[in-house]
Amino acid sequence: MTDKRAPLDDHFLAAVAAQQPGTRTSSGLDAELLALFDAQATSRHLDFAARQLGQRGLGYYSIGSSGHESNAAVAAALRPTDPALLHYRSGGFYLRRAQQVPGQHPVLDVLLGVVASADEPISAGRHKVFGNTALSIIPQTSTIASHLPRSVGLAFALGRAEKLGVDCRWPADSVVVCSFGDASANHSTATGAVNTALHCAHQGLPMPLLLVCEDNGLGISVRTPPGWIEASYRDRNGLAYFSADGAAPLDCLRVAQQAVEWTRTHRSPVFLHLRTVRLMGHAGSDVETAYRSQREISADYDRDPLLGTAKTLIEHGLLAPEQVIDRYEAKRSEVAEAVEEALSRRKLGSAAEVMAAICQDRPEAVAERASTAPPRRESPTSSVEQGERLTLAQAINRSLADELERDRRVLVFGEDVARKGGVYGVTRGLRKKFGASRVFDTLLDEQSILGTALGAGLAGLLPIAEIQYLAYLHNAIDQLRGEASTLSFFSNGQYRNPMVVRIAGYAYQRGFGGHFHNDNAVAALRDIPGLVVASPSRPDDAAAMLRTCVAAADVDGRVCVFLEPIALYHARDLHEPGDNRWTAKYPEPGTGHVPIGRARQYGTGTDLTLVTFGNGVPMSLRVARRLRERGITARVVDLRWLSPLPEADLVRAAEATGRVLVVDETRRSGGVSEAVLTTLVDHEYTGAMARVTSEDSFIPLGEAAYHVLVDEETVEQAAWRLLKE
Ligand SMILES: Cc1ncc(C[n+]2csc(CCOP(=O)(O)OP(=O)(O)O)c2C)c(N)n1
Ligand SMILES: [Mg+2]
Repeated sequence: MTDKRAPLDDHFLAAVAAQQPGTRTSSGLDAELLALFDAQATSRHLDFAARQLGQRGLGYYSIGSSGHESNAAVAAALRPTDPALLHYRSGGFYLRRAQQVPGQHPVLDVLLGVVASADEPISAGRHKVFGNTALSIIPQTSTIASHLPRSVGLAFALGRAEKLGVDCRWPADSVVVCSFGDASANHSTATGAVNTALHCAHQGLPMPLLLVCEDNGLGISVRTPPGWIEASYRDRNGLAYFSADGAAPLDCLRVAQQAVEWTRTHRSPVFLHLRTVRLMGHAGSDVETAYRSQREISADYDRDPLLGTAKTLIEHGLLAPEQVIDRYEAKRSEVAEAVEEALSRRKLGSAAEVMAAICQDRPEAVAERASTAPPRRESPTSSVEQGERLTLAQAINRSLADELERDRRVLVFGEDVARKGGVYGVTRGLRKKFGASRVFDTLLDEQSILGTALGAGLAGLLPIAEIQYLAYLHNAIDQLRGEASTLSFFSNGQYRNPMVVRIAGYAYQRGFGGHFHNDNAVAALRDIPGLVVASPSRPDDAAAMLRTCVAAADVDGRVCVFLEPIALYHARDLHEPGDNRWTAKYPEPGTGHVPIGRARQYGTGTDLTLVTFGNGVPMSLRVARRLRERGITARVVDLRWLSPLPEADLVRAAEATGRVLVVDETRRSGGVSEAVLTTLVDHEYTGAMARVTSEDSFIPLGEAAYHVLVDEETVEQAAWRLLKE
């Protein structure tokens, strides 16, 4: 390569050349030191190559591992089957682990990532990530610390899968390793996850988790106060603390070994404080001199872990200085050759190719799973008799019981779901029948609830998590958006985290008011690619749709949100008190299913189509009845799925009447009606259309809520306006 050498490169060569050859003494870890050096030197040359590729406009990622290559010692202490969720400076780890598994091409892997080639083995060019199924490395996003909840969830799930006799892709005595930076350690996602790990361990639950904090003292330009990581983690009850100097390879290897052994034997969390330096700035584009003196930057060169390993090899007479340089240069050539290879490989060629990995979608297989009857129940789980008409809450309860009965991989968990049986009684009786290993209360942290689902899904379980109210999803939504929904995308479908997240939501609750229990904001869910958003309104649909979601999670690894309208949980009547028309017989498993993206239509009215969902369905049915009394026939379409929308059913129902009124209880901006109307336009529907929605407001307490929520009177008036057009 003709490019100018980086100062770090020159420094290493000069410093090695200046060493005195040592006399042969065993380090006790001779072979390991050589393996370590090879991994570290290769990682270093990959960093140089990534920057050179960037300068040539051919590489797209230059955050490197230089200064952090001591994490190779962590890989050396682990087994290649220990699942790893890694910091973005994990070149050393990746290279060292790849040495443990035959047939790997780690140099090419990394470079294919840098040049965003479709041949890259984990994300197929969608991002530069460290990931590899053969190496049990699960790719991570760039959102710092967002992988900690999943890591805790996975460490928990390994033990739970074993206890339940569920097959897991990792051995039961595995250790989960999760690495992150010192600045990331301050993120609430990280502190919450560490707290959850300790909360589990405190109760005696197995938590084989190795947390590795790679402390280089900086978060881009912001300094971590000296001693902060140690002060924060050294004396945490239940957390074994180990610390190693990244520049001292023998220290690193021994300490990493002890840390791994501790967590593997005790099945309890360990914090490994790996003291590192950050060489060559935060990324290729970072002008480090803007916030650090040249002296300070150069001083870090002396703490270079690669140089540390080189010096140790020389000191112990394992290699002479020239041999170290030869070995280093051999890695440079190996990388240079692989650069040419990587550049010759193909790129992603179309939107379809990019998007193919967002999710699997095999409706026939889902239908088969969802419409197969589980083994017969001995007796219904709840107090309701077979054939009795159920409320929405009872139907969901029965459906959950059936899923738990059908498949031992199913777990139901969340705040208050177990002993109490849910705030609204939806999970009542499930813990008693299926046991505390499968139906359990979590601690009060939505990120950790979703992290548990993420880890459980990865480990082969089938999690059904509950978020108590829609408002409280929003403080943890990155776990759905950034973590759950992207895993298939960034692993080209090789890893998946099937899950169903039940969320009680929407407004219209008489007597239990205020924004937080009546939240009607769904926009943040609808725009997540691949996420299924189910919104049942009636009991029989809810039972069948839940079954579909579990099937889609199982068969296609889908991430499904199941939005339950709280105000309808215990509703019995539709038109008159005592008419019992909002109850329904439970659709027994095996009696058909509701496909994702299929609407339900009520009636075949020809004058008007009311398009709605959730609470809007009974409201619209009541309005339709009043219209009928005045000679107008309307059909009501319950969308049932807010994502993907039932486009074909919607367009058909719209064209049948030529007049569409969307009744949308969510907000005017970002609400569902925007998508419904746009869908009609996209499909060249030319009839009349209008919408009524709730206001762009938070929901106030008491009766004032009804000033901002769409109501039946508004629906009826809008219907008449449309009919007069
Ligand atoms: C949640 C989040 N906020 C901000 C960023 C932008 N960002 C990327 S790396 C970084 C600093 C991380 O520092 P540290 O955790 O110490 O890791 P280091 O880069 O030093 O290894 C920041 C702020 C991000 N990726 N994610
Ligand atoms: Mg840092």
